[in-house]
Amino acid sequence: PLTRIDHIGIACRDLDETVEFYRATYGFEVFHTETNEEQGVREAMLKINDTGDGGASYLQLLEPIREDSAIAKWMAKNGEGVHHIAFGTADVVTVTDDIVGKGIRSLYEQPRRGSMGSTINFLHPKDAHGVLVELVQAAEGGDGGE
Ligand code: CMX
Ligand code: CO
Repeated sequence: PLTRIDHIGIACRDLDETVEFYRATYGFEVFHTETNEEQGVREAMLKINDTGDGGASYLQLLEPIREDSAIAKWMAKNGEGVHHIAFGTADVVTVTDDIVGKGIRSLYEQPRRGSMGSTINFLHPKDAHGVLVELVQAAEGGDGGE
């Protein structure tokens, strides 16, 4: 099952400036930063709260590092803003297979690497009422739930 909102993905032009906005405005601090070459992003995870499944909910601020990345392409059309929502699970393969079995397209055949060593897949927004949905299994021993 899906047991938490793992994160909300927010596209931004300047990660450092946006991180500072979230700190100064809301008091949210950076929990983790990394560059994901495959996804074409530099990102910061701001932890908001722990969740009842042993995981946590984050904001994921995303700055594109390549013009051909999904985030750059989306921002060219929409500007900065909320890009996707991620639901957390202890078993991303089973959850993805279940949802694909309901006739909704996933974007990847095999899960890929997400933030903090997690494994992720996505559901096509055109099959999900206009929302790009990410499915996340946290790394073993990571901050996510079992
Ligand atoms: N939310 C809702 N709808 C979206 C969307 C989004 N984030 N991105 C695209 N769409 C819609 C578009 O508006 C478009 O709709 P129309 O045909 O009605 O105009 C349609 O989907 C196709 O969009 P597109 O601009 O032609 O873009 P692509 O099909 O090339 O790519 C997608 C869309 C979802 C397949 C691509 O963005 C993707 O592969 N995303 C997954 C990877 C990703 O987002 N990585 C960054 C985050 C990494 C992380 O979270 O760790
Ligand atoms: Co994400």
